[in-house]
Amino acid sequence: SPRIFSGIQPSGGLTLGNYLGALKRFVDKQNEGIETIYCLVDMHAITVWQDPAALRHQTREMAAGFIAAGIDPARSILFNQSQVTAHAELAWIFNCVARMGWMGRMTQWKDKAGKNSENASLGLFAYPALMAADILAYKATHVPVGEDQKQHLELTRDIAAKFNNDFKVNFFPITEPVIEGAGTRVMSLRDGSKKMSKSDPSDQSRINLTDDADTIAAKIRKAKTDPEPLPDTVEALKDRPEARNLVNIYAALAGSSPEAVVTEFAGAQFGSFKPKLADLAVAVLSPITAEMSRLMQDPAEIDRIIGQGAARADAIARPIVDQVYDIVGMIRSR
Ligand code: AQP
Repeated sequence: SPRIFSGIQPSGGLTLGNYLGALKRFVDKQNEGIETIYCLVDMHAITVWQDPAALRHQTREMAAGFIAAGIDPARSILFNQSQVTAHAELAWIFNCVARMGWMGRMTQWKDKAGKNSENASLGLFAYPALMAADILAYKATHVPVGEDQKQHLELTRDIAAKFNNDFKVNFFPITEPVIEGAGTRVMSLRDGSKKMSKSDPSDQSRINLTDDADTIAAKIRKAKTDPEPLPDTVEALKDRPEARNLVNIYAALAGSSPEAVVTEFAGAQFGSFKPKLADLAVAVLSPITAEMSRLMQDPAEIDRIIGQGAARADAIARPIVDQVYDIVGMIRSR
């Protein structure tokens, strides 16, 4: 039966990109009654420097964001990665299965390490092996992610296949990426060629789940656009990345399609479209923001919830990782 796993790094606050590309779809999958495991990947977050107090805060705030958005900790398993040691253990095995060349070709590595790769952490380079471990420690069959994670998921499939082949076993499933809907690639509000990211130095480039209504409206009003009105076809947005992004965001928030949005707003100027988009964004996000801040009043309760999630996650992953040690030839005598 299908088992879904996905994660988000607590390397900052949740953005509209994380919400539309990942979190909203995590909730849909849970509500379809599929087994769902969602992880706050704090070990991935430290592949770039994180202030310890900020990391703790962001992890709790992200857990609150998941619950506020509709993740029910009784139905989904919600936990932070470092509390389940299977992730680190399996990642080591995969570091020995994966090849340096595979890692070196990852665009996220090239983007994040940039020209100064000598000075990037070893963890940043090995990031996709830890991600493969996250997924395969549960033998997850489906992974809902945004478009940007497609390459890493292909690497997870390669690692699973090489492990199965090296050890002549049919142990790990070949995981399917689940990349669907209008919100799979939300772009920066300042630059239609860059994805909206929680670590972008410009706060104006993104909408945060903690932004209040006025801030959201101001960011959308100032979002980069071109002087043309909205066209009546999606094809006509091809060379207008900023305009296309706002249409996609509207469609994803409304649960409709970019085609339906251009049909509704054909010929409208951005001066009239943007306030409608802002109203929609506020209507969708403000109940989540309010619930997040209510949950953050009781951090001990959040810690309790993710601790329970970690115990449930461990119960699934532990026997799988123990079998891996056995397959690899490691003695387990106690
Ligand atoms: N702009 C985006 N549009 C659609 N989906 C997105 N995701 C991230 N940005 C967008 C999806 O959110 C999930 C969690 O991503 P992550 O936190 O593991 O790392 P990331 O993809 O590197 O996201 P950020 O926000 O850009 O974080 P930083 O700045 O720390 O690197 C994934 O499913 C991702 O696809």
